[in-house]
Amino acid sequence: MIKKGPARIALCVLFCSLLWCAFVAGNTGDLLIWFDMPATQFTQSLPLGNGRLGAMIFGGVNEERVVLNESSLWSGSKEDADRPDAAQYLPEIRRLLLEGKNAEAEKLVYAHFTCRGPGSNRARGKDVPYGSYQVLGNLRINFMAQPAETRNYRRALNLSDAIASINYAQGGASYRRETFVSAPDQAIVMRFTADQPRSLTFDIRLERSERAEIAGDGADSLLMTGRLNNGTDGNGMRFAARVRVLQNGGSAKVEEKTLRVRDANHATILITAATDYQGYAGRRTSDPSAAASDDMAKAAGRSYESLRCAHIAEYRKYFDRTTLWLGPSAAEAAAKPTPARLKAAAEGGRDPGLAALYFQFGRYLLISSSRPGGLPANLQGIWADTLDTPWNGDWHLNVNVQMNYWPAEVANLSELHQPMFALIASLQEPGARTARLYYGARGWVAHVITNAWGFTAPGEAASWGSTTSGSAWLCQHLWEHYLFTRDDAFLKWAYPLMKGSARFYADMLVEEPAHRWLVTIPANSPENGYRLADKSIAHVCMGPTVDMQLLCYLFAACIEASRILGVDEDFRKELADKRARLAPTRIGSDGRVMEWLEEYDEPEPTHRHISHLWGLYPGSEITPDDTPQLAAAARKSLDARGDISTGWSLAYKINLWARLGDGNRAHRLISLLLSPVAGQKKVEGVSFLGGSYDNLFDAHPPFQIDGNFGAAAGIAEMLVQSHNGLIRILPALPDAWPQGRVTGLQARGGYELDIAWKEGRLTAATLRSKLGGICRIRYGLKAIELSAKPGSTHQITPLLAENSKR
Ligand code: FUC
Repeated sequence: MIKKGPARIALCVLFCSLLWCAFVAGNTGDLLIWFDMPATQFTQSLPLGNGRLGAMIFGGVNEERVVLNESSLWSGSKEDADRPDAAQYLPEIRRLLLEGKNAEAEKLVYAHFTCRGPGSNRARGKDVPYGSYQVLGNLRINFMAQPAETRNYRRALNLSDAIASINYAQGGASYRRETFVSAPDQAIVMRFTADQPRSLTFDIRLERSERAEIAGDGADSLLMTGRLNNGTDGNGMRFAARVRVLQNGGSAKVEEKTLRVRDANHATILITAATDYQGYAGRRTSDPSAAASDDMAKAAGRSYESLRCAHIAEYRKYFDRTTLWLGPSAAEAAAKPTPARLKAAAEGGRDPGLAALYFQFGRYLLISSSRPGGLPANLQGIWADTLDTPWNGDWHLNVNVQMNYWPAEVANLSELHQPMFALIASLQEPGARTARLYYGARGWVAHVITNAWGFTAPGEAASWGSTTSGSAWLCQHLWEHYLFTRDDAFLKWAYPLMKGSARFYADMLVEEPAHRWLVTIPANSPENGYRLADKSIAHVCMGPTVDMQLLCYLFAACIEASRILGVDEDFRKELADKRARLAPTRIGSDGRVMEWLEEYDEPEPTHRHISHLWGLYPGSEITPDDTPQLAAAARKSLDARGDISTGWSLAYKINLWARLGDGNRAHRLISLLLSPVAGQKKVEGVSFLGGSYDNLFDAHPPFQIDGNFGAAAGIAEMLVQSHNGLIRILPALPDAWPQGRVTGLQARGGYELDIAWKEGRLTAATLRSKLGGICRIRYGLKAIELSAKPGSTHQITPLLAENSKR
C-alpha cells in the first residue's frame, strides 16, 4: 500500500518513470496483444484481473463495453449429492466387473453409483444446487457520438504492466483510455483522457440480464445489488457492484440509472464488487454492498497515478521473475495486430515471438486469475460473459484444473498455486463422506467435477462421472509444490491431505483375478470408451492405467513425506506393500501403452484425453532414459492419437512430446494451438476449428483457459526439465528456435535457471540455488554434479564443457 505524502508520491512517480523507460527499451511485440479495431466478441476483448475481479475490455469508440467478473460469483449451494445407499451396490458392481460383465456393471453404476439430484445437469447447473460460475454484469459507456471519422485506433494489452489501453483520434482531439485491475486496491480502474479540454462526454450504465437491481447512489455513483439462485428456495448468494466517476472539469450527475458525465477534461472510473460467498476461500464478507463501498472509498481517496503505480509495482513483482526471448520474428510479423499475426504464423510466417508471447500470456493469466486467499482459476479463469458458463465454469478434476496450475512452479509463480491447495483442503471433509457412503472407505475422495460448494460425489453419468482418481491427481500438486520449494512447513500442512487421499485408495483397491494386481473398481479412463465383444461401448472398467500411475505416484509421495516428517510408519509399510502390487503400466501387442487392463477395441482412437500417458507427464515414471521401451510405446500412443484435438489436448501433447525430448513435435503442437479459430477445416483428416481466438484465449472450443496454461507449462518444459533428480537443460529445443534466452525458470530442489543458446546450442547457463544441495544437471549427453551452497550462483556452461572433455 502506498501512503500519501509528497516524498512518497515523488518516489512513486520516479519509480514508475524508471519502469516505463525499462519497458520502452525492452519492449518487443512479445509482450503485447493488440488490435486495430474494437472487439465485437468476448474472445476479441482484452482480459484484465487481480485474481478476484475481472474485466474484459471491448474498446468501442462510441460504446465501451466492459464485461465484469467476481471470482466467487456462483449460483447453487451446498447440497447433499451423495447417495446414502450407494455402498450397498458396490459389491455387485465389483463382482460384475471382476467377472468381465462390464456392460451390466455400467448399468448398475448409472442406476445407483452416480450422484443424486440433478448433478451438474450436464453443464446446465445454473438453476440447480450444483450452480454455475456467472458473469457479474456489463458496464456500458456511451460516448456522445461524434460525426467525425475515427483515426489511428489502437487497442492493446501490455503484459509488462497489465494495462489495457485504447487510443484514437476523432475530430480535432486524441483520446486515450487506460484500464487495469488493481490487487492492492481491489478495484477496476479506468482512466479517460483527451488532449483537448472538455472533450469527454459520456453516459455510464450497469446491466445484468437477471436477478439484479440497479440504482443511482449519490451524485456520482451507481449500485447494482442482487441475489443468485441457490437451486432450492431461490435465495442464494448476494452480490454488489459499485461504479463511481471522478471527473475533472465539466459535470457528473445520476439520472435514473445512468451516470452522466459532461464536458470533462479527464475522468477516472472506479468499479468495486463483492459477494457474500462464505466458502473455503475468498473474502468472506457478509455484506457485499458495504465491502464494495469500503473498497470504493479507499480507492477514491487515491490519485490515479498512485493507484496505477501501486498496481504496476505489485503486478511486476510476479511477472518480471521470468523473461523469454525465442529469437527474432520477421519484423512484419510482430508489427501486425494479433489476429493478423496469428494468421500469418499459421500460413508459415517466421514468428517465434508469438510462442514467447503465448508463454508470457499464460503467466499473465495466472497472475490475473489466481491469487493467494482466493478461489482457483476455473475453466475460464475468472472471465465469463454469460450466466450459463460452459461446463458451469467449474473445476474439472480429470485434467483441467490441474492443467491450469502446471505452469505455477516451473514458470516462477509458486505462491499463485495456493488457491489450488485451498481447493484440495476444502474437499477433504465432503470427500470423506463420499468415501464412506460409496465405498465404505476411510480417507477422502473427489471424482470428476467440483464447484464452489464442495461437490465430491461421482458425476451424473457413469460414462464420465465414475472416475475415482480426481483426488489423487489433485494431491500431485501438493507434493510437486514441495519438490520445487522444499518447504517443510508446507509439507506438514499438506501431508494429512495426501495421507487422507492415499488412505481412501489403499482401502478401495481390489485384487483382480488375472494377475492378482491391485486395481481401482469401479473406474474409467477419463471419458474414453472401449468396445465390448458384442460391439457395444462401455466406459466403466477396472484398473485403468491412469489410476494405477496416479496411485503409484501418490503412494510414493506419501511414503517419502511420512519419512521426512517422521510419522506413520505402519501406514508407510502398508502403502509400500500395496504400491508393489499395483497393476503396472504395460505395452500392448501393437506397441502402444495400454490404456486399460485389457486390450479393447477403441471406438474413438483419437480421443482428446490421453490419460494413460499421465506417467510421462505430469508424472515421471516413463522417461526415455529410465524406461526406454515405455517411452517408445508412449510415442506410438501419441502418434495413434494424432495431434489434432481440443485446445487443452493440444497443450497436453506439447508437454508429452517435450518429455519425450522431441522439440520439433512439441513445436508443431504449439503451432496448431496458435492456429486461429476460423471455421471448420480438416487437418490429418480430422475436423479442426483451431486453437486460439483473436485475443489468444484458448479454444476448446468454446473458450477454455486450460490450454493457455498447459501450453505455457509445455514451453517451459521444452527448455528445462527437473523430474527424477536431474535438471535437463534445453531437453526439447525445436529447430524453429535456433537462438533464444530464458531467465527465471524453476527446477525442483529450489533451483532457478537462466539459459541462452545460439545456433541450437547452449551458450550460457546460470544456476541459482536457493536451498543448497547436490544437484545433477544434464545438457545433451553431458552431465555434471554440483554441490551448491544456499544462495549460491553457478555459471554451469563451462562446467558442462569441461565435463565433456573428460
Ligand atoms: C472434460 C473434457 C472436455 C472439457 C471439459 C470441461 O470433460 O473431456 O473436453 O474440457 O472437461
